[in-house]
Formats: sequence, structure tokens, C-alpha cells
Amino acid sequence: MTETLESIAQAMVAPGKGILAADESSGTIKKRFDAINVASTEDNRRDYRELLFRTDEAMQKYISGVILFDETIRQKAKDGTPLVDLIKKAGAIPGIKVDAGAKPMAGFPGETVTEGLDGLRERLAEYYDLGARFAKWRAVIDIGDGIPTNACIEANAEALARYAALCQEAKIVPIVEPEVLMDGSHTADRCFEVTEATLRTVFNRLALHNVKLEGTILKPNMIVSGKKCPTQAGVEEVAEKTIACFKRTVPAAIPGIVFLSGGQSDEDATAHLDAMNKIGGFPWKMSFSYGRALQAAPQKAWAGKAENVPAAQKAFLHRARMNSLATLGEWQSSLEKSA
Ligand code: 5MM
Repeated sequence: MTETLESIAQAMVAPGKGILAADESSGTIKKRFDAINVASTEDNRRDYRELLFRTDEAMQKYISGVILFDETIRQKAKDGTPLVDLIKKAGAIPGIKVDAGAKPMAGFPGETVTEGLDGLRERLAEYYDLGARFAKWRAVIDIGDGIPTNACIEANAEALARYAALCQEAKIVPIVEPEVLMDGSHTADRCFEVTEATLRTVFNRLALHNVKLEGTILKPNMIVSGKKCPTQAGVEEVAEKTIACFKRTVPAAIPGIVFLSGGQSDEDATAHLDAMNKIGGFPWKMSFSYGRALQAAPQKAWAGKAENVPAAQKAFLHRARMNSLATLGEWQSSLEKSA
């Protein structure tokens, strides 16, 4: 079959499958390794990611694609096999994070704009040759006193649209990730308001830049209460509000919405996704592109020790399976307890 943007995007949200976000940049993976007392060396990062990509059952049955960091897309497994080949062998699609990070926005204290457009055309061509068929760019929108400003939302949406257009020119599917952070004490309704405004602007800019929606995947936050909000929205409320917000703002031509976990507990991230799919009645696939909610458990089980690799793989398989069930609305909390 000829590979098109549409066929790649459809494969990324194939039934029962979702994306493993393993694109932690150097600073973030160091933070994750610090938490398990593992030194963030090139070999340790390789060993850890290799154990994930060699979890055959998880990769073959539940993972449609993996988002990689620049180092990882060039890295080889201990036996010399390129890590990208392990991913492809499992039937998953390699992807690449191409943004250069969220940087303080001049004139707008407390807000950031994501950089990385300079030289992006050339980098995308190289990543295509290295095997990437989709990419990811994350914009960060924080909620606080007087923020986000329209200027911050507009600047980030414009960058996302320019990135997405360059990806499609390079035959690479863009994952468009505008993340409204769950840090802070705001309510779920405030999260709704900001996410709605953000998504409206993002889809406006995607249209302005002639981005083909059929070949684009959206990676958003769910509508949740801020972590420090005294009243926390329950599972049903999160599911209903998230669906309502997306029905208002996300065109039906988008093949899939793959959520980020954003600091939710593993089980909350699964329960919310499951509740949305149990409700159903929306035009897009709703799946996952979790980083922390797929990796926290295997990282803890691994703790940098070779003898813990089977336990870490078991933990990764379990989370991948639970989230796969959630994409079908077939998860139950009892499955967590029995495991
Ligand atoms: C895996 O974390 C990704 C990379 O973050 P940095 O650029 O800060 O290192 C991150 O973009 C991730 O893909 C998404 O935020 C989703 O991850 P979570 O952990 O929120 O599910």
C-alpha cells in the first residue's frame, strides 16, 4: 500500500492502539532517572529505552508508534541493532520530537513560546531518512493570574501551524500538542475555558497555513481540575467536559485525538480515557500518547538494574494493555487490582 499522510495518521490511531511518548529531552530524562537513583548516561538511557522497545507483546499489540528524542532515533541497541529497527520490527511507527522546547516569551512574564522552526525543513528531511513518519511539537499554556494571554496562545498556535505545514511537506504526520498545564489551583471549568480558546486558535492557524487535517493528529490535555484545586472533578465529569470541549472545537476531519497524561496518576489517565470511550458518540478516535502514565511503573520496577528488566517489561505491558482497553471503553478498575 502506498504510504500517505492519511494512512500513517490512521495507523497511529488503529483500534486498541496508542502512542508511547518516550521523547524526554536530556533534562527531563535526568529528572526521571534521578527519581530512581539512576545516572543519566547515554548507555543507561539506551538500556532503559531498549527494554521498552523489546517488550514484544506490548509493542506488537498495544503500541502504534513511539515518539523519540534526537539521541534515541540515532541510537543502537546493545547488540548493534538500531533502536528504530526494534520499533519497526514490532510493527510500530517511529516518530520524533522536533521542537526545541518552551522558552520564556519576551514581554510576557510567566508565559512561554515553543521554539524550533529554524532549520526545521532540513531536520525533517534527515529524520525522514532515519525512519520517522510522524513528528511532535509541544506548546505549553499555563493557567494563572492574568494568564494565558491571547498573545501567548496566538504565538504558540502560529508556531504549531508552521511546524505542521513543514511536516506535511516532508511526508511526516504532525502531532500537534497544545498542552494546557494542570499545575495550579484553577477549576476544571477554567481549564475548559482556556482549552477551548486554545484549540479554536490552533485550528484557525492550521487552516490559515493549509494544513491537511486528515493527515494531522491532535495531542491535547483533558479537561481536569488544577492539581491544587480544592475541588477535584471526578472521572465522569472529566470525561463529559473533555468531550464537550472537543466537540466545540476539533473538526471531524481529524482522525484521532491522543491525550497526554500531564501528571495524572497512571490509573486516572486510564480511567478518564476509558470513560470517554464508554460515552462515545464523537467523530475521532480517542487514544493515548502517554509519557509518564506509561513509564512511571516500568521506571520504578527497573531502577537501573539488569535483573529487573523482566519486572519492568511486565509493568510496561500492564499499563499498555490497560490503556489499550481504555481506547475501546473496555477497562475496569478490577483489572488493576488483580494485576
Ligand atoms: C515524554 O515527555 C515529553 C517530553 O518532554 P520534554 O521535552 O520536557 O523532555 C512530553 O512532551 C510528552 O510527550 C507529553 O507532554 C506527554 O507526556 P505526559 O508525561 O504528559 O503523558
